[in-house]
Amino acid sequence: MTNGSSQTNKLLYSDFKKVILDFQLQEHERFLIKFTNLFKSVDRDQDGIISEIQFQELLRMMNVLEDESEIESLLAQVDPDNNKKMTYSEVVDALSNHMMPRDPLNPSANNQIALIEKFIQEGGDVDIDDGMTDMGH
Ligand SMILES: [Ca+2]
Repeated sequence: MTNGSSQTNKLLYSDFKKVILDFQLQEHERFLIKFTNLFKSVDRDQDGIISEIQFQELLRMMNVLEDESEIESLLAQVDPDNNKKMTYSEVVDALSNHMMPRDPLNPSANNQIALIEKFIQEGGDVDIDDGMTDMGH
């Protein structure tokens, strides 16, 4: 009966870790899918790189920033070299690091949310897939 039991435990543990990692990756992708689809819609040649104009378009479509000066400041942040090109991961990074008030009518330092998260939770109605509307119910 003892034959091979320790090996089984090891396998289970590594499987478990793999399941957790896969799950986290899937959750991350699921979290980002709304944003990813929007990015794809402005990245018309689908090479994962957008121009300054397309970035501004992306931010306007996200519909979470209150004024144009915030778009300008984000642009400077994402494209510090001013080479007018930004990759998908640069954009995700910048929008994940840009904190903003969760509620614009009640801004307070301890009630901040990342721009990208705000968009995913409540931003502009991007018509993608109806299958994901069950969050928060
Ligand atoms: Ca492109």
